[in-house]
Amino acid sequence: MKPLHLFSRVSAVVLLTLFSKLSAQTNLVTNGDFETGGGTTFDTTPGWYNMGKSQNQDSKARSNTLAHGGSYSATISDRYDIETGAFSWVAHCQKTTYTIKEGDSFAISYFWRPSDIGWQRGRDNVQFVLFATDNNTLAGNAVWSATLVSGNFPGNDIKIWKNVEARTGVVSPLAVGKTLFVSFYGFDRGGLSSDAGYARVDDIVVTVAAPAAPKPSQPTH
Ligand SMILES: [Ca+2]
Ligand SMILES: [Ca+2]
Repeated sequence: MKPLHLFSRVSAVVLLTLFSKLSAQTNLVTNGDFETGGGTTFDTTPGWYNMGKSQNQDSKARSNTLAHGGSYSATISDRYDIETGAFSWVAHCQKTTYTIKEGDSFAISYFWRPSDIGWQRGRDNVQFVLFATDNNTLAGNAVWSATLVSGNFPGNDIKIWKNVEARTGVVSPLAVGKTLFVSFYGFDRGGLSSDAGYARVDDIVVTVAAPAAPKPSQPTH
């Protein structure tokens, strides 16, 4: 009996280790590749809601003219109102099913590229905002948020999809037990200009980041 007992304990440890590795890599975003949907509006694109100023769910959420993977990608413009700090007229938002735990930080990876020359490569960026609210609805007050900026589009060829990888800091204790929201939109660092530009975002992956490795203790002198 004893060897069998030992074996099952070892297996349990191995399985647990495998499980926690898999869990850490689970994509918390659904339809982050924008391939699921019956149309191109927010209403017909599962998982995504327009939390932009217009709140218009008939606005375009995705398009099949460009894609990093598959046939569709999200379409965004640079319509961020820097004066009011409000989200732009269209801002993709997803209420995930993930409940934030103490000590969580999140890793994000996505691909993007401008889709026309109106996207000013010196000032138009993609911003992702991960957040939580006090009552787990968009109408609630934000208790934690992290803004992750793409930076300017690098290089001269807007046809080349670029990968952005970033991670948030550790969540505020106020966010523990709350639902994770993920949103993104175009952001013109020069303000709300008349020169509307467009870009595409595809293959969004948001995961719970592995805890940072503890810093080696400093030798004392
Ligand atoms: Ca896609
Ligand atoms: Ca612009």
